[in-house]
Amino acid sequence: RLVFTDLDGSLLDHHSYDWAPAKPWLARLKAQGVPVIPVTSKTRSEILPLRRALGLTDAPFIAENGAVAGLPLSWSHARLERGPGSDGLAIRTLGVDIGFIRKRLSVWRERLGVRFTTMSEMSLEELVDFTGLAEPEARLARMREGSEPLIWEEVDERLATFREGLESDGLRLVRGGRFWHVTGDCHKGSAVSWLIERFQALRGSRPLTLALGDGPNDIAMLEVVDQAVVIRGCHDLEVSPDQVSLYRSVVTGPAGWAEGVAYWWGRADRR
Ligand code: 2M8
Ligand code: MG
Ligand code: MG
Repeated sequence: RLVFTDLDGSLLDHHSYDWAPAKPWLARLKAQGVPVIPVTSKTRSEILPLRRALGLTDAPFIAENGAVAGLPLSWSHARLERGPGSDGLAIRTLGVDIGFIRKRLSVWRERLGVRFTTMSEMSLEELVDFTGLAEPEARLARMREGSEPLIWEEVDERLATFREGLESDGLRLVRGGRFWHVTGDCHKGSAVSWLIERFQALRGSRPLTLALGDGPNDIAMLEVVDQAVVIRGCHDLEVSPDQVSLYRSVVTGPAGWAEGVAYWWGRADRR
């Protein structure tokens, strides 16, 4: 089994970034040797201390909406990945360089005359105010490698033209919790499929997969796994009807996360 999880609004509370209600299930999954794999908008720099605090250092992670993968030794492929580095992780880039994304964003801003503020244009104080992150964490959030978050300051109708422009550059625009995120041609779904294939190639068997998320950027990942959980939150998620194994949590955040894991895990126990 593999568990893929969004962080903000799912495993972590949207406002306090706390995960106390999820702790008993995290411990149980760890005891059973089930990898819990963070799949998030957060940067590699944000995830490294977090995965230590969450006790997820044996598992890989996906950062920046599918743009960056971190692989522990047991998941990495000697011929494909550089590293591992001092933290025992091999890093694989699945998207495009942040410099290219920023360049094209300024081109489209000018050409289309649209208003938005990117995270790199916000002061540290503005970022702290807008996200509720503490200052040290906000600094880590700014260390982007393959995705740029932005606040859209136009009517939604103008988003379609903006998206078309970005797509002509091979870029994608996806909605997170508070921000819109611009990445290369990757998303949480493509990164999760890539990891599932990797697992299969290394272990020779197809894992049973579960994913949990609360935002529009999670839909792609919820659609490529065997079992999915939509965590109740700020967005009404429309998941493809092809995903027949979908559970919607009643409660929000990490309590909804625990509810969702219990729903699918309880079923496995009863089998
Ligand atoms: C951003 O991501 C969230 C999660 O979906 C959002 O779009 O609201 C990212 O910039 C991430 O790096 C940061 O930690 C988070 C803080 O709320 O915001
Ligand atoms: Mg989220
Ligand atoms: Mg997220």
